[in-house]
Amino acid sequence: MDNLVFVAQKFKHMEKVIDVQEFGNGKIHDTFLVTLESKGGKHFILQRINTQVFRKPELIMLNMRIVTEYVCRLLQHSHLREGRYWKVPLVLLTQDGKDHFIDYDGSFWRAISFIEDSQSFETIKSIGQAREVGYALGMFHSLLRDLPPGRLADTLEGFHNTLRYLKHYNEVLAKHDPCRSPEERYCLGFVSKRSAWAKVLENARVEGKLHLRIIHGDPKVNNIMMDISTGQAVSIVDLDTVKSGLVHYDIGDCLRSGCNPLREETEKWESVNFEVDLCRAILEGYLSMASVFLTENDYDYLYDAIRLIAFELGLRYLTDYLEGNVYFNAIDPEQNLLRALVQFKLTESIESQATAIHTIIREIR
Ligand code: GN1
Ligand code: MG
Repeated sequence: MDNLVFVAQKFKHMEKVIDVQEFGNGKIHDTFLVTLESKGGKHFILQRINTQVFRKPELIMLNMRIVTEYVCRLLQHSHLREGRYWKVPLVLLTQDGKDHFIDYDGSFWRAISFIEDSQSFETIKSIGQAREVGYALGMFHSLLRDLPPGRLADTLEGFHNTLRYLKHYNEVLAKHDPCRSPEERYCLGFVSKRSAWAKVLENARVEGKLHLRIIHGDPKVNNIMMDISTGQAVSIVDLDTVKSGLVHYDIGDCLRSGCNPLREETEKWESVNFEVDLCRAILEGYLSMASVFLTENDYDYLYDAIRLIAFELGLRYLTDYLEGNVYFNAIDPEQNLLRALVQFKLTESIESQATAIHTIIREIR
């Protein structure tokens, strides 16, 4: 705690730090909520960046600054908000004007403003909330649609490139002890049946059917902030993976997290279900902002995106489990296997409701 207060105090602010608490459920960085001594109890987010995952943390700071400064300028001059407000999490500087602080043991720390008077949820509670989740992602894409993707650095090479995850999985599998539990066998069979299809989005990109844009990279439900009093979406946080990519990665990620009421950490993996009513509402909310810039091809690949990102996350968890949990934080050695099972069940549920999902996409496009 003393070290946390010490680090928190390195960042520029007028008030004294009175409390630092662990915050959120991130699986990569260590995240803390800092409370300042002020009447309103102002806060900011303090994070120790996982530099095993993000090898060049200066680049994530650079990307964040480019994106947040661009959006702030845009929000001052545009009418995009249409009577609603939208907030951007800002990079807070250290006392000596830097966007990060390196402590005595080499840890990389950064501070981000907290979106006050808002909250995030682990699961969607209503159809109205699902629309807000979709709206938030649409707002994000729409704010960044004219910023050239080439302006941002690639902070995590191969992120959401399912083919690269498959290649790595096969390398890990080749080294793994062949003795398998029934759950492992189910997962391995699951992946092998889908590996030919897994290149669907990358192929479409290479063929020029889908184009790179600026994406969030991790727009899961608990990264979307809702105003405490109105319930309206007001921000998307966690901008580490903002970079060039396909909007399909984001749409798939938002839906795989938003349409699974049991949550990705459930132990009841066999009961996991993809809720199509929530899917419809999220997509409607998304399109209320995004329909102006989506192409016919974009719509054609929506179903694949929904199926693929759930599958891909399962594959990433499974690989990490086989590799000894080197990427995602895990409290026990089987946790990443369980997380993989949840995503694979979700993928199966998406597949078994393919007709209903295609109908939704046809009706809302
Ligand atoms: C990781 O750390 P967190 O929870 O924000 C991961 C995402 C996954 C997510 C699953 C950089 O995000 O891709 O979808 O876990 N982030 C990275 O909860 O790999
Ligand atoms: Mg994240």
